[in-house]
Amino acid sequence: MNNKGLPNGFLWGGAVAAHQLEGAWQAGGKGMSVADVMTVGSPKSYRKITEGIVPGQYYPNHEAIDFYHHYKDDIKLFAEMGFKCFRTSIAWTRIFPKGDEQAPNEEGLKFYDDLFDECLKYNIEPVVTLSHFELPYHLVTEYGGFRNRKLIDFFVRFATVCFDRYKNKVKYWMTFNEINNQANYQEDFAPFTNSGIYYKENDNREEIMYQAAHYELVASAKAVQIGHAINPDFQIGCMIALVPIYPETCKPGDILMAQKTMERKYFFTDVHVHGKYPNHIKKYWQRKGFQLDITDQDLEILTRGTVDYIGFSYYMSNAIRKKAGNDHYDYNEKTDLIGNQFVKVSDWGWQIDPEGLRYTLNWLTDMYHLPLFIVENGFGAYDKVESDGSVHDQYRIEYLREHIKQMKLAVEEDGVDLMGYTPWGCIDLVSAGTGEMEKRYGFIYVDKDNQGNGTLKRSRKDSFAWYKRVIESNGEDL
Ligand code: P53
Repeated sequence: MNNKGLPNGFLWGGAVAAHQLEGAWQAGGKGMSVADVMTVGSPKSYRKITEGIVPGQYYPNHEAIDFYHHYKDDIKLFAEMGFKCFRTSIAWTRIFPKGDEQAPNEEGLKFYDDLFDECLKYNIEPVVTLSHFELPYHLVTEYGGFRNRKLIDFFVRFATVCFDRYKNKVKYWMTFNEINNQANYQEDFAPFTNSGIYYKENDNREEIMYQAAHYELVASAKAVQIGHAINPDFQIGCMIALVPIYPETCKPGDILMAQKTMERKYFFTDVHVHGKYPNHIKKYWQRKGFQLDITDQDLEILTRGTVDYIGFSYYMSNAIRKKAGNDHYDYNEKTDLIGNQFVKVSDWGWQIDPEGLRYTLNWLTDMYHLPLFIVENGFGAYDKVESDGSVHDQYRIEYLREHIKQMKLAVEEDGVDLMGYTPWGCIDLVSAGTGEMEKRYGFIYVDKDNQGNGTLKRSRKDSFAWYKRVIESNGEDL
């Protein structure tokens, strides 16, 4: 084991998701997805979900940054930075426009053939998420999204078609993006984007969320098994939003509260990795009286479709305290998280915590002992374009530098097995949470604002040259 430097072949790159940059929402036979019915929010509020397309509303994902028509030039810029890999997703609705068809849409398949070929031309390895907040909207209206067991088969069909088609072009896969976001079932955003669920008035939100997550975990396990049969060299991972929850103090109640919260947010990973539900979650369901549709056959499938690695996003940490009267240490994401006075926050209220990344890498290693892949990390910020067109995004460089330092320490000092690092939104794109364009993450600036005005012109920010140097030096020149 080297004790200096990142391994050779470390996968430096950048990450995006189809719906946040492609646009062309009806091109090439594409169907409507959940992302197509979401409007713009603000730094303080999630975006609105409408029932179908409402005239007069602005839907930022419809055009996004029109990567669909600009991908050759954009990938050329990624290659200029020296990307070894590029993480994107396959828009489900380009392949199965409604989601329940028997046969895929050839024009959609062809688009990703061309896109992956373009990456491979520059020796950029595609890293592909199958489901990144892109469920066909038809599956929402006709089937109730992942409330419905039938969705397992629709997803598996989609995954199988992709594995088969791209088996010689794509080696690294992930099944469901941030599957655990829906632990925040109190808000409408995550259940809709993760699972295509609109809650109705008297729904038991929490029970429905666990049911949907179960169907997704089964769908994921089936896909992993099929993928490995199609190409034994595939590396198929899960994808978890990793926001570590710290105890507010060393009061034993706070410590236990943080632990219970971590269990509630991350049991999804246990199922992906170990192929079974941990006891704590089964006990919790019993206590709550949840009656979930989980068959013996499902449990069998889970054991046979465990993942090869853990992909995760890391942006921030959070803190929690035990409230008086919460005798079961139950967790409510909407009301229970508290600020951490020891870290700074972004303009969107995200708590910036580079050491938390090292903590997270170690925590995941201690829990799961699998290779890890940081498939998202980054700083959403307002950028200012100078009169000469330059963008001096020193704050972004600072954020990424501090996180990369901690990532290196985790590898060099702690021996964490890390496959790569793909900062989020390597080119400016539509925010998932708020729908804004002006929450920017990119090394590449895209001229477009929150109302959809702009030329879509691309330009290099200061962070572009910086990141190029980082990759060139394999993380030594920060
Ligand atoms: P935006 C919440 C918390 C952590 C990650 O997010 C999250 C979210 C959802 O908002 O999402 C991931 O765009 C997600 C990406 C998303 C990115 O983080 O809200 O995988 O699709 O764009 C950043 O700033």
